[in-house]
Amino acid sequence: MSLVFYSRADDPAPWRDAFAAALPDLVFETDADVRDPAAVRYALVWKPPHGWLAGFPNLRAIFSLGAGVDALLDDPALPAAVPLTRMVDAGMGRQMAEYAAWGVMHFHRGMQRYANQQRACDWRPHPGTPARQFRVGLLGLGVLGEQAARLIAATGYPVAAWTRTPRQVPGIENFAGAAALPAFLARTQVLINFLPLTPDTRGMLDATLFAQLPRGAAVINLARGPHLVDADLLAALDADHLSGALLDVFHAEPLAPDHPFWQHPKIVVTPHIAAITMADEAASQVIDNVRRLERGEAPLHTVDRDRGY
Ligand code: NDP
Ligand code: OXD
Repeated sequence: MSLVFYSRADDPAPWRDAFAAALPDLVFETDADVRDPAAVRYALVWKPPHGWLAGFPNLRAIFSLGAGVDALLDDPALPAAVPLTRMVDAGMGRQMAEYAAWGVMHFHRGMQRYANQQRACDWRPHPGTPARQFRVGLLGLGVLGEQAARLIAATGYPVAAWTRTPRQVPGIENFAGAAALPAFLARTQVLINFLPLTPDTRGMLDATLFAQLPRGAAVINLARGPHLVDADLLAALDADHLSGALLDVFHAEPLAPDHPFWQHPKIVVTPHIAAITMADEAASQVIDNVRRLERGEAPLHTVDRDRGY
């Protein structure tokens, strides 16, 4: 039996080593060296080309290298009867929480303005507000959002989260469902997007949503680029309705060199690094699932394809 690995963003070497140590009978192949597609039982993948997975007729499971599976679900030829699993935390929760907390403090303390002032040798302090008066709102409170919400709340910020179904997390105010979205947005000074990309959430960071945030609010998007309508963000920033944006994900990655986000004085761009799947933290989830499947058990962390996450 073999496992095929496909990613243009991850080095296969640490994964190969982890599988060799835990499952010595499993042949580990990358997309470049698959010998017999019919012998491939498992696929461990990040953004394979559409139709590629359909070329393995005996797959027993598709394991996503990421937490988000939107790129896989977009494949019209994704084998329908094969279980699809995703990474659940796998070391990413801590990284996402660090990134989100840094973003909150960046906006709360006006650091973008000081970065711009530095370039102009402009020594000018500005008044501030205490953390307890700077209201943070998360879209999504799943595996990753919850860890960020807890860390940010622990540093003294009032934190609320908007979810599809009601969620109880101590210290985090919850707003659930479409009807609760306006009240959630009206109280939010920095909005952090932790949603999966689904037909319901695509494009929801748009002019209508921004208009419901208080003047001067900031936006952090570390979920997926297509959640955001780029032109609407630029318009809200240029009209001074929004004060800043921290963006880790984009419609097209890498972000094109001529994209206006790169040079915008109110935008910070990072290259999809809010969290990185690291083999030493994540391989055990896949190894465990291979063992389960070989024993005839259902894998853990399967994606609900109808729900889209
Ligand atoms: P989960 O599936 O655990 O959580 C998703 C959350 O979003 C849940 O709280 C869910 O609500 C909520 N949600 C989904 N759809 C809706 C909706 N229509 N309306 C309101 N709430 C909704 O996901 P994770 O926390 O594991 O991951 C979140 C995303 O983070 C991933 O999908 C991925 O896109 C992104 N990501 C980005 C990374 C980066 O480096 N930039 C790294 C890793 C992930 P409910 O609780 O009711 O189900
Ligand atoms: C993920 C990501 O979904 O890195 O894991 O974006």
